[in-house]
Amino acid sequence: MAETQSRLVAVSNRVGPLSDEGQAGGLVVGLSDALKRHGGLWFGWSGETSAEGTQSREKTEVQENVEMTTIDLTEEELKGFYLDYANRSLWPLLHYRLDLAEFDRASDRIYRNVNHRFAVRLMPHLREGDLVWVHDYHFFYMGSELRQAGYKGRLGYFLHIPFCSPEVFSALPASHDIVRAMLAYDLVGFQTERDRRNFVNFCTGELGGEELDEERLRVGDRTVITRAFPIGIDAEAYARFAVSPEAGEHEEMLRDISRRRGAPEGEEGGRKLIVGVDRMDYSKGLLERFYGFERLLEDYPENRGNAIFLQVAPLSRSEVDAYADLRHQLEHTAGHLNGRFATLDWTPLQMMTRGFTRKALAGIYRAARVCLVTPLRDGMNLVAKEFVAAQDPDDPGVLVLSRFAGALAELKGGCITVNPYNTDDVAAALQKGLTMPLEERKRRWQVMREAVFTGTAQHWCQTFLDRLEASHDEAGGTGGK
Ligand code: GDG
Repeated sequence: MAETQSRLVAVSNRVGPLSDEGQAGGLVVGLSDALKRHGGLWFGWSGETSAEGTQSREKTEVQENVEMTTIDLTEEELKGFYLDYANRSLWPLLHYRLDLAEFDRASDRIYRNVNHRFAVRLMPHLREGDLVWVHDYHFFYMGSELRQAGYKGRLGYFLHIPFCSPEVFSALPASHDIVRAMLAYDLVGFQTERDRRNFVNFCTGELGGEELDEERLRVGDRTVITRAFPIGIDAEAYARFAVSPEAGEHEEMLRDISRRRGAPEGEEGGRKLIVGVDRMDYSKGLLERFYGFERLLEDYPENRGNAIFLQVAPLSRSEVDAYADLRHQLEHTAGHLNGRFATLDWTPLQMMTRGFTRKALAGIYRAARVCLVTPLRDGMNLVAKEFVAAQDPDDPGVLVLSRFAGALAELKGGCITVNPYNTDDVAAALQKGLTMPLEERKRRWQVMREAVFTGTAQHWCQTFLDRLEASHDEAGGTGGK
């Protein structure tokens, strides 16, 4: 792979920490790695509010050859930009939840203004030859704002969440403005080909654009490159976590709780463990998953007393009503299910809203016979990849994966694919996973392992940056003029 020399400037809502043996997710791992290699600047929100907000003094932290610079938001900016526009309008819309999406012009205005302010604040830091890489749905307008402020260098964008179909996207009052603004980037990256296709279809159908070839798209006088770059994990590091002492303790603890009273150690004495790990978010299909597990106990009664479902669901965005409502529904459903099926020595479903360290999580994955990943929509889903990386090659678990997760494109050769809306399908997949013979488990896992260890976070980052490096002249249009 070509080693690029340009300095990298990354922009994302949250900045850092630079990963140290991977306490962090895919974005942070991939970016940290690339930032350290290129040297660079990581720019974004401090996570704090102040009276000055986006006019506040910069906070800068330098580690090795990477500078992390952040600015604050005011309370009003936090609400309009982050809570309302990003999380109440864009997130549900792009995850096909028009029923939950709320649109209002006040938050639209604040969102645009925050993008403008971030661009203005970033401008003095930019140097000739930089590669600027903007991340995610918080900063759709950042590229066009940078261009308006006079930036002429290479400019890339990556969307971590799905790009929904044009029929759904066009419900957003600002849909045309947002997509036109995205055309200011030289390279626009998506998680999957499906997302890329939706974007291209919006451009051709709504904006009169034209596909020039399989990557280049022209709309008016702008030519932009679009491509799928599926994000991955630091697979080697993850596999190491899974055999760390901390992981081992957690794995052992789970084997203990799943041992039947008085039963000997080993497979015969154990109950089988199903695991789910997700931020508590309506896009993750948690409620549907609980119904699927309930159906398993109804239709395959041999699992009563013999299967335990552990759902790790750290709370997320609790200030947004839809998230508080979801928590309520999940607690209600879990309570109902346990009340219906539990016995004196068996609680079928355990949901936890606390978080774990990444090493502990790796141990939990390793103890599981089945990992249930059933989002109703997901850009990629890194949990699926982490589960695969954490498995014991001699006794790997089974991945049950939603057809609506971006990760399916890479893992479909080894997982059991389900439609998360179909309760019977989820129950049948669970039953298949719980009873799958060792040889088949190994065979399927090998296929997935190959994909996870090839499409790593590092690979994602490098392929994006290589393409961005080469893109500017081909893209043409605003850049350079
Ligand atoms: C967005 C997109 C895309 C979860 N619980 C704990 C914990 N986690 C970690 C997981 C995983 C990460 O959080 C979740 O990543 P996902 O990819 O599954 O989902 P989102 O948060 O929705 O991420 C998604 C991603 O961006 C990257 O582009 O894949 O589609 O929605 O790493 O392990 N980590 C720790 N304790 C927990 O309890 N330490």
